[in-house]
This record gives sequence, structure tokens and C-alpha cells, in this order.
Amino acid sequence: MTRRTTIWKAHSGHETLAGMTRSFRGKSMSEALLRAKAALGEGLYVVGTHRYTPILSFLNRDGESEWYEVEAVADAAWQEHQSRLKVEPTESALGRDDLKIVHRVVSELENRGDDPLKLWNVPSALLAPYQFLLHSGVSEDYAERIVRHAAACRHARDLQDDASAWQAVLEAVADGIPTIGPAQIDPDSKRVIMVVGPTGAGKTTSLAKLAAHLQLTDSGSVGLVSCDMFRIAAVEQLDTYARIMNMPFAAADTAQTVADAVATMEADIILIDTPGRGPLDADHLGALAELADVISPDETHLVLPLESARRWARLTSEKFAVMRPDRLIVTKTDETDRHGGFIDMVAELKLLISYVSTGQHVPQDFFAADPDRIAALIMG
Ligand SMILES: Nc1nc2c(ncn2[C@@H]2O[C@H](COP(=O)(O)OP(=O)(O)OP(=O)(O)O)[C@@H](O)[C@H]2O)c(=O)[nH]1
Ligand SMILES: [Mg+2]
Repeated sequence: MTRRTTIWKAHSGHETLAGMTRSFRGKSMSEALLRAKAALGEGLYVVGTHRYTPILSFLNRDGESEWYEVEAVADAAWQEHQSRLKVEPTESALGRDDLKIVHRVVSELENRGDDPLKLWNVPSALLAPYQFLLHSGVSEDYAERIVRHAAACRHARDLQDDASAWQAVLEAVADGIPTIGPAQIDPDSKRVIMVVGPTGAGKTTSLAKLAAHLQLTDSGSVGLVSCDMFRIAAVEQLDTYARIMNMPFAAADTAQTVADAVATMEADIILIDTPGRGPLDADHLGALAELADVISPDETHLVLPLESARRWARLTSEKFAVMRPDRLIVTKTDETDRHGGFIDMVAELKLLISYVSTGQHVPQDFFAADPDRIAALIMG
């Protein structure tokens, strides 16, 4: 899955070309442009250039690279189209000027390359948002990547004033936040969702919020399963939420009894709460691994507070990897006024953010992760 960012678009005229343009892709912009030229000839008209970023962002991708696309139309096709429309091509419509601009954008993108020494070869207006990122708790290396990404996404002349520079960094931050929307429910099968994570991270509260969220959005009937038999209070906590929301509830203490509860519970979506333990508790992690193997949940959300230190977040995710979490719920964003921790978290953990918990109130302090909203939180 990729996200498309338009780097450059012809200023006018392209609307009339619907269905006539062709797209050419490459690992770099110039490769895509070369392919376009090979197919359409030197006289092509370029309508737009785009970058496709893998859903895991530029901050945490291993090996996977982004790719580029040039949208263009052959000169002859363009002329013919114009004559059919009886419209004279004008300077203000598509023309060679556009191609020149594309060439310039391409060479600027490429000249910047990945050389960190060229970091400051970016418009000085980016300095203030860069410093703000550092102030909000983003590590230097990730702040640098964000600023370089912001510069690479815009033409330098569009980054001269403060407002454009902040907007570019805001967009770059959003580009760096990989999220995944709420689950699509299959009416023919139960969807099983599990939360895992360290002690006190906010698993049970987030599960209750998620249950309410799914109920409010009419996503299907919801049932809750607690497998924290060590602590009566933990079972009661989830049972209370189940009663308030009028949902079926079961408590189970082994992988098999959880599986039985999942099989017999009448609900479209079953949310499983797991007990919290520290990431160094090997016995507990072994039991969780067995649970994951037996249940094979459709979604496993690792729950971590925003303020988890970078090293701690990495250690926790490494240890909880036995549960194969594929999503991240970030909690306790209200406990800090600096939200840069999101960046380090997504950069360190190869997970998509699913939900964000913003306080203790159930269910309202919770939202489905959205890159723009998280970027706005980070950038104040
Ligand atoms: N400020 C704040 N507090 C939260 C948030 N989410 C959870 N809490 C609080 O954190 C405490 C622990 O929450 P739980 O949901 O019980 O955490 P847990 O991960 O289930 O804990 P264990 O089951 O003991 O591992 C409770 O007091 C919650 O109200 C949040 O987003 N913001
Ligand atoms: Mg709990």
C-alpha cells in the first residue's frame, strides 16, 4: 500500500485531457521521465509528477523505497485533442515551459540526494519548524529527515516564507505517520481484536473505548473477553464496561478457554484484553505467545503511552513481537505538552498507528488515527 503525494501539477489545461494521459513510473523521477520520453517522444507534455510512499513512512522503512510517477501526454495527441476541441494551445495551457519546470524539479530533487552534509542546503525558512520539532521531543536524526523530506517535496521558491515552510513541515510530518483506519468488518466472519502491552499502558481503557467506538459507528455487535485471571479487579474493570455498554462478556484464563469464549460468544467483533506485564517477564510473554498462536487474532494492537522513552518503546515492541502486533495504540497523549514522541515511536516500531487515546474519559478521549490530526498535535 502506498500514499500518493503530488509534487508538481500543470497549472491549467490538463482537465481537458482526461483519459488521454499515460503514467510512467520509476525509482527516481528522472527514470520515470526517461520512460515517458521513450514512449511518447521528446515533445511530450507533462501534466503532473507524483511520489508514491510506502505506507510505512520514510521514517521507518527498511529497504522499501518510494517511487515516482510522471503523467504525460504525447505532443501529437495533445495537438490533435486541441484541434478537435478547436482550442488553440496557448502559453498558459500546457506547454514546453511545463516540461522545463519538471526538469528543474527533477534535478533539484536529485541533487539534494541523501547526503546529510547537504541538509542545510534547504531554504532557511525551514529552520524554525526544524527547531520546533527538536523542542517538541523529536530526535535530531528524525527531525533532520522530516525537514529534508519537506524540502524535497516542494520547489525551493515555494518555501521562502514562514507560513509555507511550516505547512511543508506539517505535511512532511503527516507523511511520516503511518496509520491504519478502523477495521472493515466482514459480515460472514467474526473479527477478533486483541490488545497487548506493558503494565498500566491503557490497554483495558482503550479496549473499552474501542468497543464504544465500534458500537457508536454501527460497525457490528461487540463482545468483550478478559483473560486477566490473576487479578479480579482487572476482570471486574472490563465486566463493568461490558455491562454499561450492554455487551456480552467472558473471562478466561488459558489460551483454550479464550478460544472457546471466542467461538461461542455471539458478536461480530470480539475484543480480547490481556494482562499487563513488564517486557522482561519471560513467562508471561510465553503465555501471550501461546494465546496468539491459538487465537490468531485478525488485529493485534500494541498499546504504548506516548512518553515511553525511545529505548523502552523499542525493547517493549521487541519483547511483545511474540504476539505479532501489527498496530499501535498510542495512549496518554494528554500527559505531555510535547508530542514529538510520536515520531520516534513510529520510526522505531514498524507498526501502523490505529488509535490515539487522549485522556481517561471513556469513551470520548479516543480517536481513530489520522496522519493530519497527529501532525497537527505534534506541530502544536
Ligand atoms: N491520562 C491518561 N490516562 C489514561 C489514558 N489511558 C488510560 N489511562 C489511565 O491509565 C491507568 C491504567 O489504565 P488501564 O487501561 O487499566 O491500563 P492497562 O494497560 O489495562 O493496565 P494493566 O491491565 O494493569 O496492565 C488508568 O488510571 C487509566 O485511566 C490516557 O489516554 N490518558
Ligand atoms: Mg488492564
